[in-house]
Amino acid sequence: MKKKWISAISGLAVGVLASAVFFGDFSPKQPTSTASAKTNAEKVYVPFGKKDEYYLFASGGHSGQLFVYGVPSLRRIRTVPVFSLDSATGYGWDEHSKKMLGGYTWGDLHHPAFSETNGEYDGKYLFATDVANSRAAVLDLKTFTVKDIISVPNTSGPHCAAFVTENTEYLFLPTRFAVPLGNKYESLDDYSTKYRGVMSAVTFDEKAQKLHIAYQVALPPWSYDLSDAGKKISKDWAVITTYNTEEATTNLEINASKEDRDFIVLFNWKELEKMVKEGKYDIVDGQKVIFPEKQKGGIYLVPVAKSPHGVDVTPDGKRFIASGKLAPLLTVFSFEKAFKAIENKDFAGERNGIPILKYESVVEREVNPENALGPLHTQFDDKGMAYTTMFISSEVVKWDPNTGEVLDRVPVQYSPGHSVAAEGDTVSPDGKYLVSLNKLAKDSYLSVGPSHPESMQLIDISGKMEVIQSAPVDPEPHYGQMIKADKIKTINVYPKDESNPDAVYNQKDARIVRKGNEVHVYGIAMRSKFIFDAKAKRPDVIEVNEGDKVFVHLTNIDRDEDITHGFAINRYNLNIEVQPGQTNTVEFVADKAGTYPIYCTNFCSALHQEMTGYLLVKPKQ
Ligand code: K7E
Ligand code: CUA
Repeated sequence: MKKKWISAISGLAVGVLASAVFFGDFSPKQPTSTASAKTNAEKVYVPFGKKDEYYLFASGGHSGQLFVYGVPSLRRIRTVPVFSLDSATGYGWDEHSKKMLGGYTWGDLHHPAFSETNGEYDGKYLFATDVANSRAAVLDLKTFTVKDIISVPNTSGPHCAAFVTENTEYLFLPTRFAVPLGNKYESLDDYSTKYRGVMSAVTFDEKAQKLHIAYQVALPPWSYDLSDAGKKISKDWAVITTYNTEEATTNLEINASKEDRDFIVLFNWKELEKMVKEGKYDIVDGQKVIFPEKQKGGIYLVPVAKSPHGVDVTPDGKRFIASGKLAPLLTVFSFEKAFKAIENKDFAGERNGIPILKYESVVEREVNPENALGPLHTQFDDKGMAYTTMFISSEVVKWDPNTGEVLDRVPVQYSPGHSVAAEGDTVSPDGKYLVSLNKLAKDSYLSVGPSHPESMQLIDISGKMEVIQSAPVDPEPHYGQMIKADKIKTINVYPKDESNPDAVYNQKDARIVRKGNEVHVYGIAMRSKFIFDAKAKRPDVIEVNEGDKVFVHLTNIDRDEDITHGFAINRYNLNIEVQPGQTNTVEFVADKAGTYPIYCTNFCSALHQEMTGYLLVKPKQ
């Protein structure tokens, strides 16, 4: 395999090389003896009544959703819709989520990130970005629901995010695709001068539950792939991998891999913050944009083996490790050396006004585990040891960042992208568990036709690495984060909010109010009926005129955990849910005259089937 790889590098076109990366060979399955299968089963068995030790939030890729799993059982507990419509929860139909989605019906979610306090996951919020429609979202982990989504101007595809700083000061959103600022038309012949790759610094206002773009940086027109925030000694810094520093505008498979080196962008967000305070920015499309060719300092380039994919900061914050993708090697860089090189202005020229640090001044070592091909991403354990996924050789390799020594390796099925370690992106990972997020399952599960699900595999890393559980995940899990279960404090029932004008907590207050051709229903959902108008002959009927704009504000007055009601109208293509104590609104135009049954979509009691009503739409004369 190694030989093949080397001959591929020396003898073949880069395009062939790139193809090899994505259609690589597969290692044989690891043999499992009956005895070890039994021990492994015991390790992952969570008996009824007991709970999993960790939550794993796995990205749902182009489903636009997040999948919540328990570890070690690898049981899927919930799907949380984030960037895509979800009729199971009415996400995208109720007013709040509809407004947040802004007309988009799907998203491509790659890298979820927990909020942090002092470099530890605090269990309060989860952030995620949408590569497809350039958005960022925040979820409240008290309810596992999305609180805010923002669209990010000047950028296209914030793949490189989200990674948060030690105290959630920022999440950084560097973009995968370079585009002209202000979303203008520009000829691709002017790519190098008119296009930009933009990094957005986003803040979260916890009180208002809103995301804001603090500032943006107009980086060169390269593709920004992955990033990581610094920790401890590097806490004011962040790192980003790049590819296509060749600035190719077509056939990237070949043209973006011509040069031997791309760069890691190293930036100091405290300095950028200072620039913004001093007014050193331009306004573009309503955003404060820093142009590095005009505002010097704070941003540096570190040369790295071509087309790196992941870059990961060690838990002690002393090093950042780049994974080769097209070069079968890992490069360990030192923050301390980088800081010294910056201080001494130890530069080897510049690109687009950004100084390039000398590779030799920043690199600590190159690590090239024997026969390990296609390194993509690295995670860490409680002893600071590194675990790198090898896409082509389908394995996870454990190695020591202090020495480069390879310590252990385990085959996975197949082609892992990321892996996720327990509390893996914090300053103190737990060790014990690592989940390999595999891009291909091939024959791992019962066949479902030509296309298969992807696969997650739980690896016990407390001793010699061993795969102890597998579970399908569909579609592709790009990344995940794993948090100690007791850090997440969910609520059982939404608290009463008497200040909400749409809420109705008393059955006798349920009413229908008409304002011109707008009809507002202030209704109640409870076991096992709807009350839309308490005074009406039939309280569970909504009668309107064809063409009326109807708002149904529905409060679930059941205050028992897990008693969720749904609200759907036949043939009106809408469904929302109201969780215990929650008030939710759905708006629609009664544009179809006729008689339409209303029913509760979420099983709620023995009389759930009776929880119905009618929408009567009187035809226009
Ligand atoms: Cu699949 Cu992080 Cu989008 Cu690597 S990414 S593999
Ligand atoms: Cu309410 Cu089913």
